[in-house]
Amino acid sequence: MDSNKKAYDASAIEKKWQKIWEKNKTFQTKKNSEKLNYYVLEMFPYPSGRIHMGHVRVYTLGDVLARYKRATGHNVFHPMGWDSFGMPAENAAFENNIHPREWTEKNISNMKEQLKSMGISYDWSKEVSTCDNNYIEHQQKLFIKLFEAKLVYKKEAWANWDPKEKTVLANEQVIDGKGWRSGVDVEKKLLNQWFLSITKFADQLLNDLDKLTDWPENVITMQKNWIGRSEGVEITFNILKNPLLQNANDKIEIFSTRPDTIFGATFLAIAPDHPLSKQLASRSEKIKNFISDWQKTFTNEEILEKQPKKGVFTKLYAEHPFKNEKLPIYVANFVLSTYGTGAIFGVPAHDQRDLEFAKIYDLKVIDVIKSDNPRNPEEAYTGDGILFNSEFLNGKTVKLAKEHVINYLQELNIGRRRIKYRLRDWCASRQRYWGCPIPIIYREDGKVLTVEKEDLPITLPEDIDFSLGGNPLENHPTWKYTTCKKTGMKAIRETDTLDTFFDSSWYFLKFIQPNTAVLNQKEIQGWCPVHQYVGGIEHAVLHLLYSRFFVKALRSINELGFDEPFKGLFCQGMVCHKTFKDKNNNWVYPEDVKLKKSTYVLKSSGEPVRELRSEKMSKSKKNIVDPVNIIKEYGADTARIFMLSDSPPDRKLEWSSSGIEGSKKYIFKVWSFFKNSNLKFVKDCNEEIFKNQKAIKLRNLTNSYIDRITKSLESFQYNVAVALLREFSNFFMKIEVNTEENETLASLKYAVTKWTIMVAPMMPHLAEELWKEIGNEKSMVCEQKWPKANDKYLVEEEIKLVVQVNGKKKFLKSLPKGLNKDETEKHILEMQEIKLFLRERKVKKIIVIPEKILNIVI
Ligand code: ANZ
Repeated sequence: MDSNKKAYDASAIEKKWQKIWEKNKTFQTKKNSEKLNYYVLEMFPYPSGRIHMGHVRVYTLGDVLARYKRATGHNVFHPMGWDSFGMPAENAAFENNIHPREWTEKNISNMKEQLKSMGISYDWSKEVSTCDNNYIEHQQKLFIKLFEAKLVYKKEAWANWDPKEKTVLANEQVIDGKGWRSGVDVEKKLLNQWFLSITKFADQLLNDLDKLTDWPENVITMQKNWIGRSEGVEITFNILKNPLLQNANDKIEIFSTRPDTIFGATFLAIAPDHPLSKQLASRSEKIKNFISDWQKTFTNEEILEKQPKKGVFTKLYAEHPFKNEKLPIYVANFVLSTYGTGAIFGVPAHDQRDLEFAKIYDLKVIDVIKSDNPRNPEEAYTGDGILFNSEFLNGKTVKLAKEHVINYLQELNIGRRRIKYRLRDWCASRQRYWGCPIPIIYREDGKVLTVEKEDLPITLPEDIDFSLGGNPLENHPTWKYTTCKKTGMKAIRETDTLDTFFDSSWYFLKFIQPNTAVLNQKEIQGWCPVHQYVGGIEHAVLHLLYSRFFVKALRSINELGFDEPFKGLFCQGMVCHKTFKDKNNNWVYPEDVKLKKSTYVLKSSGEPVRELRSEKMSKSKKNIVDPVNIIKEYGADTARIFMLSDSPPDRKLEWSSSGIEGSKKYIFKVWSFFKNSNLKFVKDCNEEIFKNQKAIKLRNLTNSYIDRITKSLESFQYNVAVALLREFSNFFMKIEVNTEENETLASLKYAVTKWTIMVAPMMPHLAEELWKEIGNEKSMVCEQKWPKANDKYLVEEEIKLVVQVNGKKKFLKSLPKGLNKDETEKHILEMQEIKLFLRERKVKKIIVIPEKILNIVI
């Protein structure tokens, strides 16, 4: 046969099929009442302008699922859109003098082209973009609904303030306490901002995690920790009389989760912005200065943990509730006003922060819990043990002592059991231009009103000046001035815009009605909750928690009929690559490096470069490979199959040029097999009637592969599915048939047909082309049903072979029955997992006992 027929021209073939799918509206959502609905969603991207390998991985995973579900007879909804508000657009406007909208739209159109070139089966007729007016209108309506339900409110909150740029900064824009652009020290500033009442749902958000049985365990744990439920007690301490306390409250409420340690308390501490601190500041210069210094330094909770503990003595003392002792009260930087009551009792022996503080201010340390070994004086003991030094609690365990003391405090009426959450209400205000305007006006008589429905959407002004600094909406000459329609009174618009997390908290609902600004429960029903959501672990907390909150909030006001947004969640692993540095210690792009006699050198100068360890692809380390170039050079199918085959989808994936080359070779091999097979001239026939042993064996094996490939796809083991598909094809590509053997030919066609259908979710373009090659007219995507393994044929045509490495069992592999020594070795060495294992190892010898053991000596 002629094996020199033209090689597979990926680019031409992929473009051809993408055009056909688009023309035939192949992936538009259809609702067929006889089929089950299935909503596959991948996290939508920020339109930075170029897709990266992380996108390629997550969108390929989602696409395999969407195509598989279509083939198994589901109505599939698979939309895509753009998280298009946010800071980079505003930065581009500032730096390149281009309007954020123009920048964003250009990026969207580039990225859409790139996504299309990957052959992902999106229903582009449902595309949404969060900066579009219809999205804004819909979102403003939702904001008003939440406002009316008292689930959004305004309050004062600290913000990071850049005094030079006169603007608020996000935490990530503060670098070592300085503004990222200005380089000046960032201050704290109290601003009146909009909050969402997520804490009202804290218990539901926590308890309903139990329902999310198709979520990864680590995400559930992260959500639990973020919500942070603590059972404890609020205790009232009396403050001893002091002239400083004129008019001030003489009691102080603290929150503790360790009331068992109360006999070890040696001081009280309050937050710098506790009301008592503020009162005392008006009479004490020292406290005033402490608070103003605290205000000047930027902190978040992470920094706070590591920062040196600092405080100032208030000259006040509190009475210990159970013993005759007075406890000094401090204002301290490590006490947060936003947690518990903003005040604590300090137990240096059993809390590390308290111990560090006590050392600096020379406070007593009283041990009250016995540990097995004497306590290291530098370390607080936080474990379990038996109480001592604690009067009526002596001899009790921590647990019993807690119960006992809480009951006693309640009896005395100075303590109350409390459950506190670490979760805070969500501040959704941003003092920025490129975001969704908040539909609120402030009337001149002081009333705060929502914008009338017929005036929505409130859109952003286009003529905007970024050179002035500060909030562009605030600075705009006319935009914020308006009048109240009902009364004719003057009013001012809210100039804060919404955090982009607000936009992404409900976009999965918007896809269902991309062009109408209402949530129609009937339309949403049947699609939601999203059956399978796929995205990055970096969103394990905020985005996923906010979306869960949104659904619960909308349900509480009867806008939705379900209580969790995403039934299944899958988090893909990182895409990694080796890193390289030149002789000056600068990072070097992989594409500028080549291998010369087993060392890496610069392509340009031939100078050697150092090969360093593999890390997550990132611009800063230059270890990125541009998917656009890869698709151009190798084709989308090659990129897709490599992405899927290298490692389990939830693990990290090692990008390598040899890996992608390997996938390309495989595709060429399959292509030339199909081209040379002439299977288009073989008639399909009923597999029931096979009589010839060869045909029966191939039929049975085909059914075994159908069974195993289906199971791997159902359990998200896409790498296993790819490995099986390769194994299956390697098997049938080796079969030698005589053109006279009609039945064997028919069984080969049978196997090849099933294989082609099953490979389609992974390599859709190639599969279409091969489908034609074996004599079919129409596009297979919409026509072909997923094959079902026939139990009858799942007879043992296989054996399990133990693969040893240096005599130790390492793998267990299925092989067809009846292979001799050479065949066994050949099959095993062609297996993906084995290849990967042997990639960097040297094989000395291979010993085979057919159908039993293969031992690789390395
Ligand atoms: C006394 C004590 C003794 C505490 C001890 C701990 C260990 P979790 O479990 O994370 O909820 N705390 C209370 N409010 C605080 C605030 N606003 N800022 C900083 N710390 C605060 O933490 C609860 C514990 O953190 C509480 O229990 C309190 O210190 C401290 F051996 O009370 B504990």
